[in-house]
Amino acid sequence: LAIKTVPTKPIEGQKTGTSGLRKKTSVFTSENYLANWIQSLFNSLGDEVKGKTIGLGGDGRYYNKEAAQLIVKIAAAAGVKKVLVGQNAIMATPAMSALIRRRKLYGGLIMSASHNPGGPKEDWGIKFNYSSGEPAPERITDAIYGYTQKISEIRIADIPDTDLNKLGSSKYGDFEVEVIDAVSDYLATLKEVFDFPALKKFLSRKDFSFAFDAMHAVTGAYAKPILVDQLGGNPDSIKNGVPKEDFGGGHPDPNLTYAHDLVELLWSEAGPDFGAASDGDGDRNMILGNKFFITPSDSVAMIAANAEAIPYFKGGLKGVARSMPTSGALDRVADKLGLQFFEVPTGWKYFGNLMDAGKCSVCGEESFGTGSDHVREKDGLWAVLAWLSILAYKNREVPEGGKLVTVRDVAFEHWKKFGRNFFSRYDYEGVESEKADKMVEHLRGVMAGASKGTKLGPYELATADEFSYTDAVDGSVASKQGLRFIFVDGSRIIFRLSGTGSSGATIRLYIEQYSDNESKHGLDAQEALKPIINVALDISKLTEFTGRDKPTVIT
Ligand code: VG1
Ligand code: CO
Repeated sequence: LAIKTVPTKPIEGQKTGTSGLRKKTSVFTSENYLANWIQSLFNSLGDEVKGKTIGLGGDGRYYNKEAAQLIVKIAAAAGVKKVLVGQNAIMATPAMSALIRRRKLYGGLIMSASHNPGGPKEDWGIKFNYSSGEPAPERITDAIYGYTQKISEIRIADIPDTDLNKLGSSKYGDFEVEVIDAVSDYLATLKEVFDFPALKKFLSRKDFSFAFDAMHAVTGAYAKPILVDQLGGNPDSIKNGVPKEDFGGGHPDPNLTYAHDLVELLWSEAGPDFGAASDGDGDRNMILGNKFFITPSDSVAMIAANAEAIPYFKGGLKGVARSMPTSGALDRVADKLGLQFFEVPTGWKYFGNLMDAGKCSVCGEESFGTGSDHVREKDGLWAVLAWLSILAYKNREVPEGGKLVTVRDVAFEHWKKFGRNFFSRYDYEGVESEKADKMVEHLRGVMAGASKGTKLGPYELATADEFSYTDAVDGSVASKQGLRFIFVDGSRIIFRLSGTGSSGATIRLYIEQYSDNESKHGLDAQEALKPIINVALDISKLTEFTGRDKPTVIT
């Protein structure tokens, strides 16, 4: 292979956040920006990646196709033997994780800024997943960052662009690039997890209807092949099912704010019985029933509690895990069912080690992320099929036209048994970093001055600390993972700064309150949480520090 060497200089700020490197698209398209990071990735992988096969794909956003061409050429120059690229440079995040695992790849690159909008004026992003399909461990992302600070040249193989539209392989010397179907490996994995015939039978019921909103993002490429072609769902059930480079101008984030059309449909007269949506790269999910919202913290708890509905969990769950800010609903399930339980920092990478060690089957985050150890990423369509499996299972003996067990029934039945953890998250986006940092400093002060028994509003403090996690498998420590105030009644107030934004700071405030009083289980979460939200705003002086009197998004 002929290799072209391009001189370059370090570019500041190429540090990986919670989930890869995310910046404005115009930053990535500026001279050598992407090439510097990709070269630094291969520098940090060194000899290990030589002669290996890697995967490449993304969420379909603007600039992915050009980026893919460049990545293939730098990979070839770095001694990679083969690159498997998803057709049209498409590959959902969980599908990449499945691909790496099924084909025993060395790793894979995902071009995505997830739920952030796409287009020339919006965001772009890239992440690397390692050999068990998990987001790159810190050891690798730290090394990449190190190389970005001292890089001096980029090595690019002199090979033609790949026709990303056409399936098949091209060889250049010892190097090969193959365009593959983006769905089949992932579908094969899902078939090992779920009872496809049972799901198909359920979806054919005339008294059950659903809607899936792909939000013009990557699951558009998966929804029809899986939900319609395989499971016999009605093609009209798929909304916004064609991936677009700008996600139709929307914000591909499956929550009550951004998936508004789906919400309206589910709340309409004679709306469907079940609704779901997924994000830009297909790892997030939102689950809705008719006029009913399942909060993600509840979703993971309810899936765990109903694991018998999913054949993959036949032998029982090995354990369960949640991220720190996620509500304690899962804790209660683990406690009642006698399951191993883990609390990890925000971001999926911490679940991987637990799964590799056989300690965790089901896990989730409050940020619309739910998944299991079938892959090493959160998985939007998996969550959808998990909920459909629960409904299929609970209704297996209900004759057509009989009274169907609904999403709402599943929730109330769960709360009756385990109690309800009311939960909400307030996001304050685009805050000046300096102001956000000052508020965090202030909160550290509040913590230092508080102790067990301190009254904050009507709430009595049990502990207040800055979350730090020691990996249960390799002993590595992640510190400063969020400030938390835990009260004696189990209520919690948590503050964190986002690690996925492309500019400025996003303050996340997580609030939780538990109730085992069945008569209160039907309350609206915002109503139930009002008193504790006021305490949170009070102790943080959020408005004073940031000038914001209301959040950008409430989930
Ligand atoms: C956010 C969420 C976190 C999630 C991460 C990646 O991170 O809070 O739970 O794992 O996004 O999700 P942060 O640091 O902004 O709070 V995705 O769908 O963007 O891969
Ligand atoms: Co995502």
